[in-house]
Amino acid sequence: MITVHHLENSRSQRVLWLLEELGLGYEIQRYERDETTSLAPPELKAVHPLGKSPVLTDDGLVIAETGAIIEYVIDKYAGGRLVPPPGSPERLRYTYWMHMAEGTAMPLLVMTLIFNRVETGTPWLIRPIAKAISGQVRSAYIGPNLKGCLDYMEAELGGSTWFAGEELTAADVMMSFPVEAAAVRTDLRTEYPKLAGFLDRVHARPAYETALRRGGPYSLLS
Ligand SMILES: N[C@@H](CCC(=O)N[C@@H](CS)C(=O)NCC(=O)O)C(=O)O
Repeated sequence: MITVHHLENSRSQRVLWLLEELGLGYEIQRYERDETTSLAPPELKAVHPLGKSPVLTDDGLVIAETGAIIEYVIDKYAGGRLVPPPGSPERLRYTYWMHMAEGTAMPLLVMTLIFNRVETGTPWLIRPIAKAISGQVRSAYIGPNLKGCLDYMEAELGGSTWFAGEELTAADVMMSFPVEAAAVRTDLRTEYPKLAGFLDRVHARPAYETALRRGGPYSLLS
């Protein structure tokens, strides 16, 4: 039996969505974040040494990293669904977006979150200094890079319904989280209408709704 080690309000929601799209049976082991730090509880380290979510266990295997989990599920259980045929232009796009989600988009979005915390969580006496440093990092590095990344995603979705082409693929499952994370930081509807449309299509999928219901409350940290 597949078990998804699922942290509330997190990337692991994507794995539940993928499993629902494929109609697979699975169990959810749910974990709650620390109220102060938002970190995962120590019990997750008993499942995988890094203690991050998602982790998937299946057949005696322990698999961490969303992309690795998604590839494992697609290879073992999908029977060719949600993946373009090898050698097709869509397959290359699929591979690109599959890696781009956690390799490029998420680090920038996580940095935004961390620098928000630096500003709001620093003791008031040194907060002006923290804000000055954070403002500098944001304007010199995070802001322009994140804008470039979202602009590129928006432009690419101008040419097709889903990230790899006209069909939904597992690359869209990967990309759903950065787009959701961007939506809590940016007014997608006005600034990135194609990304907003992508999220609407994702949210309208019955499998996504079932995954949400099974995964429990889901609101992303900003
Ligand atoms: N690139 C990894 C990132 C894993 C990750 O950072 N997961 C977050 C959930 S959104 C987490 O476990 N955060 C809690 C913590 O760092 O303690 C993946 O995609 O699986």
